[in-house]
Amino acid sequence: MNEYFPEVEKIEYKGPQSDDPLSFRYYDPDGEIDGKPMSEHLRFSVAYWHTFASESSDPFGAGTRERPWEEGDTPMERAKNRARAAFEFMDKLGVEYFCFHDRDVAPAGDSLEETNRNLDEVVDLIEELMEETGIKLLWGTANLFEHPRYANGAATSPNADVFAHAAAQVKKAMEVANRLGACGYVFWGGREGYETLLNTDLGLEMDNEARFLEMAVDHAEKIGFDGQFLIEPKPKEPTKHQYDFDVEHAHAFLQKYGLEDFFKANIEANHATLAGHTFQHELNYARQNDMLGSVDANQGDKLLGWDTDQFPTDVYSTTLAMYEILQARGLKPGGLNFDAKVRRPSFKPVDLFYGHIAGMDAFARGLEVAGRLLDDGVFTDLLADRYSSYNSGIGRKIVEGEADFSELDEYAKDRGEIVVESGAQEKLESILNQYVLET
Ligand code: XUL
Ligand code: CO
Repeated sequence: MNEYFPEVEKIEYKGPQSDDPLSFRYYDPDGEIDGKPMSEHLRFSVAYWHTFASESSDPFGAGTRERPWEEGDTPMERAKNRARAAFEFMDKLGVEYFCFHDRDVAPAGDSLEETNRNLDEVVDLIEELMEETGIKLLWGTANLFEHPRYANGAATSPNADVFAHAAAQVKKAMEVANRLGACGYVFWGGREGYETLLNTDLGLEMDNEARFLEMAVDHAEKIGFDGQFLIEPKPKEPTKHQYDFDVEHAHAFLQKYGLEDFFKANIEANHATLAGHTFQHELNYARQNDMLGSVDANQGDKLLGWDTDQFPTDVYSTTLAMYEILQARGLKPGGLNFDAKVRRPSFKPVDLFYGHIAGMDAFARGLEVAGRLLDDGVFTDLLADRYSSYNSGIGRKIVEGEADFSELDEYAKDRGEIVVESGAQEKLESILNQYVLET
């Protein structure tokens, strides 16, 4: 496996002082945090679509990427070379997981049967490469957004034939995920939403989305797929309004249809910011509601309003993310999937390594800092203290459901002046900086 990235050797941990850009400065796979190696905490995964299938085109210009693996006389030959390049890359990077959409790995044919045959043929090769390298599938998914038939949605299309085609596609993608032993299966509803309510029956569309997910749950049982089902919320882009807006919306949706036991969230940092939240907010909500399934690791750009899918390099944000993940006792069977793409001018194959190394180091450093914050009880002790009035007296009665308005009215009348504490946010932000800078 030394065909497509001959100038790159296996990426090693060389420590914070390393001046080798093709080495890890903070990610030491075997380095222990909280009694567990970093690799087990972080469970890094490479996204097949951005790293191998994308050519870095944008609405204003052609693709810029040098992709020696996209050579070959037929789309199938190119797909197989892409798979070989992917496994060489992941093996050299030392990442244990990957994720893909059905259409990332194999081209569509003229019929559903031919499309499925193409997929099976490339999956045969992927299975061999997985065995050879020990790299595992974090999750699989189906691309229900690119083909023109999905212009009005897939499971939420007004056209029942489109619903049926999407179901056939997901059925096959689930069977492939099952065959490859995937830890999970993702539903991202890029076209599940609307452009205008003038032509949209929102109620029927959302009911149909639930019906679609119910069928997926039934099919998983039928084929014995026991991976985790994941919903990946995103408020907009490509559709103006997407139904799985954020984790809280997705949670309410699942509860409404009685599906909450079967799905968790795949939380993407840049989707959180598009929804007007921080990454930490989405992780925290999911953690507190047993919805944390997996993470699409990336970051947006504060000056741009869209899903820029950049490699995560903001250590402040990765620290707060790992702070939530550690408190949730890890992501397993999920992981940290780099749903991230190098910028269009970063077109050399080696740039793919630089992007992933930057993201892996940022998360490794975030993990170290978060581990220390938790060991030292910096914010956890403070939180316990801040809410301590609910541990006894009237507060305890409130949380135990034993108080009513009349009793609280009596209580409040006798209390006199209430002493309110400062939130001291700036002091806390300063302590956080101290940990980020000095761990
Ligand atoms: C799009 C996105 C998808 C999903 C998988 O914004 O995040 O790539 O992760 O379909
Ligand atoms: Co994603």
